[in-house]
Amino acid sequence: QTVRYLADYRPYPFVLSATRMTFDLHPTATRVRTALSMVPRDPGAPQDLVLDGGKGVELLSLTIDGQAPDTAHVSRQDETLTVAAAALPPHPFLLETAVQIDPSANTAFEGLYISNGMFCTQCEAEGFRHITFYPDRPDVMATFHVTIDSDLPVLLSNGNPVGQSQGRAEWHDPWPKPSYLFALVAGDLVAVSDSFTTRSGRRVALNVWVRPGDGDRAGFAMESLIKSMKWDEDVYGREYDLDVFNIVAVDDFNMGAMENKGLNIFNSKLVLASPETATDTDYERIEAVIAHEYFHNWTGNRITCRDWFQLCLKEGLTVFRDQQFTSDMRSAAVKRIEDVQALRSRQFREDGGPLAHPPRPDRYEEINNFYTATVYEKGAEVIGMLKRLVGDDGYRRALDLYFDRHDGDAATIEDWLKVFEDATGRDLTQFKRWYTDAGTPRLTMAEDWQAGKAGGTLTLTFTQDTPPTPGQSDKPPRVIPIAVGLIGPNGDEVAATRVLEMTEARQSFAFDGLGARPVVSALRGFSAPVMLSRPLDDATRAFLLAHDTDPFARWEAGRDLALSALTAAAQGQSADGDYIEAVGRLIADESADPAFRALCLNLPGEEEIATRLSADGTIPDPDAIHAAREALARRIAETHLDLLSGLYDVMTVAGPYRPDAADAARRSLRNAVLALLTRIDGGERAEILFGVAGNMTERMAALTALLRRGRGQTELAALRDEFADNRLVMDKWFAIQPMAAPPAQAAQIARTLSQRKDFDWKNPNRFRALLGGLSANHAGFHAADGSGYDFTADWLLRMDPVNPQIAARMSTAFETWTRYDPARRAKALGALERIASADGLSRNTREMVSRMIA
Ligand code: B3K
Ligand code: ZN
Repeated sequence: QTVRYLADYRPYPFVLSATRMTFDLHPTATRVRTALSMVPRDPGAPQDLVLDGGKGVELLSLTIDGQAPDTAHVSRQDETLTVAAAALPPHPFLLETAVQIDPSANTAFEGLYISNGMFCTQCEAEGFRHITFYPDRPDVMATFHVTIDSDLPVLLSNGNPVGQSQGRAEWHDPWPKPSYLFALVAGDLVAVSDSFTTRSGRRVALNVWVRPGDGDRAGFAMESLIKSMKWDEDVYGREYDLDVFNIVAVDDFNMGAMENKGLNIFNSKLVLASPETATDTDYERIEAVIAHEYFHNWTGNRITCRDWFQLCLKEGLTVFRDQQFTSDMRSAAVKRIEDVQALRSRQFREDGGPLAHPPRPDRYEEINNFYTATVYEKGAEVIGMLKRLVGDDGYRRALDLYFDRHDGDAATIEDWLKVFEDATGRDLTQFKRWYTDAGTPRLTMAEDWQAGKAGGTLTLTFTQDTPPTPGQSDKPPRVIPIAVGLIGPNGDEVAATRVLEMTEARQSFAFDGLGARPVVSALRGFSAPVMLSRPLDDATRAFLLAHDTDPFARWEAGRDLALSALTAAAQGQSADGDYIEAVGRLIADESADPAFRALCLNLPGEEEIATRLSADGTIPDPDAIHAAREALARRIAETHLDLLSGLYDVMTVAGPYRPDAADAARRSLRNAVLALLTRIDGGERAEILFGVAGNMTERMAALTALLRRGRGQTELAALRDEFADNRLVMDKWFAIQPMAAPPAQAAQIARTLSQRKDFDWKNPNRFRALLGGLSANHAGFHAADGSGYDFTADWLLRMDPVNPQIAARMSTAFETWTRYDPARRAKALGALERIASADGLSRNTREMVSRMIA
């Protein structure tokens, strides 16, 4: 059976109390001995013992309480090993296995593998079964005692070190954990070290391990870790629980990072940073991901998931926590806007197409395909709504109860909602639909104004409706918290934010005693992940952009203005006067945060415009969208040339580079201005900036601006000469070229780059750089001749047998294919069918492609 269902959950018939492992590391023949202390759950009803184990795991021996069972009682299936009930005693027993594996042959980077001469592991979700035979499921939790035999200088595993001698290290993890949190690292590494004293006075040794030579780029990661540890104590009352906390940076890694207990393993791009090699965005991301993985120690590790259907229990909550952390460390307003932008561009896109699924799916074929924007980012939005509904105090009480009640558990979404019900007395039956139903609700708002002697009454009527998604045609109404404020005609706020709780398909709310008809500021702070449409003229949008006191709603008003100009232009009409004027006022507004001004100045991306058009029932034309956006940018630059030039000079950041929010904000505004000015200055400013900039943020901004104008070849060559040996910078070099290329050339540029010797495609970062770079170029990926689709399909087919997880992940470039015109659809479908018909396609890619074609 290939599909797994939530409804089929059964507890494992044995309790595993302790796991002991010994690793004899060898690049091609690593031996692993595993001893499992098993207790039958029901000794009266003997059950077969089924262990997971991948094809690459060779069984050398198996004993039960020291005795080899009759061979007839041990059988090997494709991905499991079964010991028949008849061979098992009705009391606790010790099951011991010895296996051999080949880390050097592991190109999928799941299980134990080698990256740059260093042994490392990735076990979530189901990688541990490529290391040994084991009940590889999150509800089976055990303490781990791990011995590593190797001549490599640094040998690490989870928990606390309990013995180090020449060629051997022993680690003990006292906190019972599922196998997906296991980790092992062995290599020639150096550490940046520090320590943290917890609020109860326990001293924790902290290390960030990197390859020799990278030590000078690991300091920011360490600072971020210390801030995270303090923040989780201050805000959630959560203390760290081991004597050491290790972070290791590796170059070959399928995703961003992994929260293994006491031994987080990171993609090196999320650890290593220096002003010369990393951008402001990289720094912000490093800080956030270090925090995210650290926060998992409580939300994920101490309380884990019962099964993988519950993935958003740990991921949604941990994303929500890292978002709160970043808001506290930087600007809350800017962070919220950035998060909404990311949600719309990734999650709304997913939710509106063939890959839509609920935050808690109820079926899957390959769980690695469900580490999605819906599980993570929408999972976080759902928690934000809960918090809004129960209030800050209610949220804190519910979380305290969650940690209290479920510490040490493998929990479910039902457990999570129950703590909110018990702590606040609320019934969350209807709210639960946010977890079980897919799709983005569409909300409409209509206004009715009645003037009266005792003051006027404004009635807001909302309707909600969620389009069907695969497997779910009927969508009953959800609870939607709609935060609303009212602004008077003179620009003053006349009603502070109030959260309306919508529960019906159509519902009205009245505000009375109003002096004059106010302007409604709706969905403040983006209080629910919905698409709101309301009839609003551009003048009112411009009014809100000037006066709204809620920063998100203010930005949103500007966004709507830009989108209305762009979608009109993409359909051959023109209506951008209000937007261009409003932009002028914003540029001149020195009182506004530069980061906020930058966010308003960055035009909506082409992908976002396409999503908006398609949600409104129009087939998006990628070339027309590209042309409309270019034309609008140019008109802004022409209209406000003097203001923009002045601002470009004023926003220069003096002094040595600092990655903090204040300096990053000024750079982001200056770079947004540069992007506009480059459209009329022939690239002069960008060329100068590239030459003088001492930091990667400005160099990348300058280079992007130049490439978009078809220039920048000298700068590209200079960057390559300077950084040929720096993998992370070269990843940027590969990504930026297809991304910023004129659309008609993008696929060809990507193809030429893919033929270079230094296109080390088996490295996930390098592969993602090139294919992701192309798919980030909307009109380039969707080129009418199908060149973007063909290039992508060629490489997905090549990657699939080597690293199925990466191939499947990158196949999402196609997830919106159904919304385009018939000619493009035919070409995209052709590419997808070519993938689908390949021999031996992985379960990962097969599931993705068949969902997209269905
Ligand atoms: N939990 C890991 C992701 C694992 C992905 C497996 N395909 C990182 C994180 O979300 O923190
Ligand atoms: Zn996570």
